[in-house]
Amino acid sequence: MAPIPENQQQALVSRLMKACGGAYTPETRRKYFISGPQWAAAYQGQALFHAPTRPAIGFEEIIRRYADIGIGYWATHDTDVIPTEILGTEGQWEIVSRIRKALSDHGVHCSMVTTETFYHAVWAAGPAAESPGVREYAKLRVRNTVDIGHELGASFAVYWPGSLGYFVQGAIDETSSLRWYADAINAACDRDVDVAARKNRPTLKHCLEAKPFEPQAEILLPTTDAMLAFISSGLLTRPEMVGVNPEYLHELMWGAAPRAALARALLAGKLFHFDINDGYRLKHDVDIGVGLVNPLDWLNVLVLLRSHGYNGPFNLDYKPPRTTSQFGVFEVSFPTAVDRFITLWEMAGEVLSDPIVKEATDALKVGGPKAPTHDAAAVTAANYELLTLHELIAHRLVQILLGLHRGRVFSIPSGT
Ligand code: XLS
Ligand code: MG
Ligand code: MG
Repeated sequence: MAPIPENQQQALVSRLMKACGGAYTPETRRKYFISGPQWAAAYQGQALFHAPTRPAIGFEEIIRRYADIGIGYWATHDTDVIPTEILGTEGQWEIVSRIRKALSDHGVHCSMVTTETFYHAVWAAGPAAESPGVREYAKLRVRNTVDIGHELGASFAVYWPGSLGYFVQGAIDETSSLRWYADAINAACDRDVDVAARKNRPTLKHCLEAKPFEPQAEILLPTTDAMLAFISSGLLTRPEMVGVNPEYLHELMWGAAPRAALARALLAGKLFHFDINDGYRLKHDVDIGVGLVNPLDWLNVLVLLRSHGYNGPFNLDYKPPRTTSQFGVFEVSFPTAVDRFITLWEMAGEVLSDPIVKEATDALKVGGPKAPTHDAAAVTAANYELLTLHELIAHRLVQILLGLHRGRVFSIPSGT
């Protein structure tokens, strides 16, 4: 192959994207509760060891491009769109009204707003620092996000505490920090009740998001389970308004089974919102597009959510890789992430109605003949052969994932 001239590279990418096939229409994509975060599309590829690889891009263009793709919902941090210096002042409302216009021009809804409590130097000691001044500022910021959320028509507020933790142990008292963090969440919920009543809107669903490490060395609320414990700790004044926003990769990062973590949140009635992406166990927060690393696990996650009627947002909290150009972000990264999600979601529906999975699952649940309860050997024998169905079900799931259940086979030439 001859070198590809620079001015022909985009055309090559587009041609190969088309050749991949299987893309859903924007109208189909809009039927799903999929949200595109401002920060995901605006991510320039920078990190501690990485210079940016893409130019800056603002919310007007991102909302327009999401709309073209068929991503019907948009989410943002306060500081993704409003400079820190004018947050909480009159000056922010001019930007908020430009956002409203961009959303309505393109038929996109704001689903979620979130407060950045990790980037600015004010959060160096965390959002629940010892200094009362920092903590008052944190309250101002989360209350202000509630105001902005109502103004933009959002239904969810997410809190990833970010720097709630420490680098060196012993300086902070964890119990105080957690109490102070609860004060901020309480301030947001109180404000929400007032604003919702004034605007005649429902209150927001407040969702806590955990991450086991980054950006602190030690994190005080590292897992979704820790968040659930925090919600029921008695520190929150309105725990019924607060649930969780698990992020798939954040659970994988500490070695959890994301599906089991989601199941625990479902049982607690607290699975409000879900950040979808992919990555590797026990590694840092690589935020890869959904389904690119663990498609089988993703299929299983969606089977669980479908069978339990989860109807909250699926938020594309991933980062287009540094190797993807600005053109590629909207031409390849977002449409393919959305389409992989839709495919896996529909495939999960196929799993739930698959006659083999169903009969095997039902058989396991009904079990073998009744045996004397006190007799372990008899109870074992009564169910012994049925247990092979565990592996059979797993095989069937792989068949469905790979399309083998629809007759896809490989003919292996004899003699090789
Ligand atoms: C960072 C988090 C962040 C939250 C929102 O790791 O995933 O993007 O989802 O602040
Ligand atoms: Mg997230
Ligand atoms: Mg992440």
